[in-house]
Amino acid sequence: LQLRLGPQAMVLRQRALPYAQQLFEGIQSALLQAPLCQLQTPGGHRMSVRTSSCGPQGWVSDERGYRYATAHPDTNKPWPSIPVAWQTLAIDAASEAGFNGFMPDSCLINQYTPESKMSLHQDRNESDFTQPIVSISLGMSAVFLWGGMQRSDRPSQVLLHHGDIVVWGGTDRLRFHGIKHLTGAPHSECGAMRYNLTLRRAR
Ligand code: MD3
Ligand code: FE
Repeated sequence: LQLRLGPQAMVLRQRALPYAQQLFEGIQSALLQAPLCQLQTPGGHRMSVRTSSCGPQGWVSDERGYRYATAHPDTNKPWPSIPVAWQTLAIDAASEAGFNGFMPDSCLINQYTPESKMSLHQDRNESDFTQPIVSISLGMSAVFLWGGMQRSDRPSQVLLHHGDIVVWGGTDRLRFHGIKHLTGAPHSECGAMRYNLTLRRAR
């Protein structure tokens, strides 16, 4: 159950399905320690996606820019650690997609409701673009926009479902990408919500 999106981008369909319950529980406990925030973009807009993080580095945004930080912007406490099971799953998925030696130090937790979307963007806040990114989708299905190297390149659309893992690296690492508004049916365990866990090497 693998779908190739590009030379170095691969969807591992249902790869996280056996771990879904455990992943939901881990998310709930991480969010107790590090509550979700609707971050401001440097342009002064409020993101429609709610975010938090695990690991030594967490992704944050405010009027000063996008960056990684070692503490939660509201509580100023260090981020909770990445659950070992998430780390193992991400490392295994990365090597199944051809990336050995992945050592994530950050896991972004994105929460989508039907009001949320993520506009086309590149992930450029990490220091080493040779490290892949592993993303785990949970809850409602979403249309993922898979673009090119320029924002103006027309993206293709890929449905991501509960339990899918996507691995991106190499030449596909800096492609523009985004997520459309959720439109499908609510999920049996998670309601009208989608979670995405994105494991990265930030530093
Ligand atoms: C493709 N998140 O957090 S999957 C993000 O579903 C982000 O929450 C989306 O884009 C989500 O930045 C998309 C993760 C993803 C991350 C990095 C990528 C997809 C990528 C880098 C290159 C291409
Ligand atoms: Fe992204």
